[in-house]
Amino acid sequence: MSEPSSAMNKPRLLQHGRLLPALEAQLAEHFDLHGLWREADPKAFLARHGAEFVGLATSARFGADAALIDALPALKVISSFGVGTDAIDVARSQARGIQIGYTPEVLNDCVADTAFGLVIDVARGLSASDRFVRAGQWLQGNFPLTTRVSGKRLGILGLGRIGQVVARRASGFDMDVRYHNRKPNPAVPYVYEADLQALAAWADFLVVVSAGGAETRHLVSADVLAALGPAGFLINVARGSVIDEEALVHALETGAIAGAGLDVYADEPRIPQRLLTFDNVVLLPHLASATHETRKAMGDMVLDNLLAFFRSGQVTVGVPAA
Ligand code: 8YV
Repeated sequence: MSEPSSAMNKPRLLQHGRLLPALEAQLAEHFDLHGLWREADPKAFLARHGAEFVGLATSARFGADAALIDALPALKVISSFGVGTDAIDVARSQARGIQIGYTPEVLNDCVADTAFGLVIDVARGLSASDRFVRAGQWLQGNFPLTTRVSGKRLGILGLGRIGQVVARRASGFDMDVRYHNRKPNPAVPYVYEADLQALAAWADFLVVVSAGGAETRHLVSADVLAALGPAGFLINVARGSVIDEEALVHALETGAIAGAGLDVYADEPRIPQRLLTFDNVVLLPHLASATHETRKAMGDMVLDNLLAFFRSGQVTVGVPAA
């Protein structure tokens, strides 16, 4: 293994997409870093230089698809900024023995906080009433009544690490929590609902916290939205791909659901024009983990995973085998 701190022979690391400035500076200190994002023609660059790189620093957003992995024949380690691995071809990497470091756990609190912020915002109309005050409409009369949150029913799609923190937040609001996963989790005190449509029919709020990727694509279908019903709210802090976005827009247009709080979209940062028109929808720019504290912790893990790999041959926190 090469020694990352020796100035003479730093491992060559490719960076896909921008990262935090402080993290980029640290990576440049420890590695012979090259930003693929600097290249006008990344394909041509990779054809010439791809074989030089042993490491790849990326993020949940930019990932590492099959084409990129194939263009890096000497690649030994990927370190990704984020918990989501849906943009990384994990199977292809692992088949080549490439280790993948990522950053779970440290973002659970902030993502759960954002989910809960969206629950309260859509139900109580916080963003909408802020627009109302700024537009001077209060002078003409009161903001319409909204929907209570405390004591309601919260359905969670994906009771994993983040989902369990959302459930704990919900207990502080005296909410009844049920969840849907592929399999029940015997370690949690919440009721398991084997059928997502039944969970949606039961819930006042359906919060999506599942992983992205092919297995969960469009799980929240037109039928699930219909089951959530005209008094139900949908929250998504997971991946846009989990929801059939076209069906969601249609459900909002027809009043099939009461409203939605969204942090993620099918084709970020592009958002369907029609979504922008609804006052009962809160739209966030994929910011759930974006606090100084959490992003610092994620950045530290990205660096630590790389340093550990080049020191010992093992990342500290690796994506489990696919
Ligand atoms: C970040 C995320 O937006 O961790 C994830 O999977 O989606 C978010 O925390 C992402 O890591 C930034 O690329």
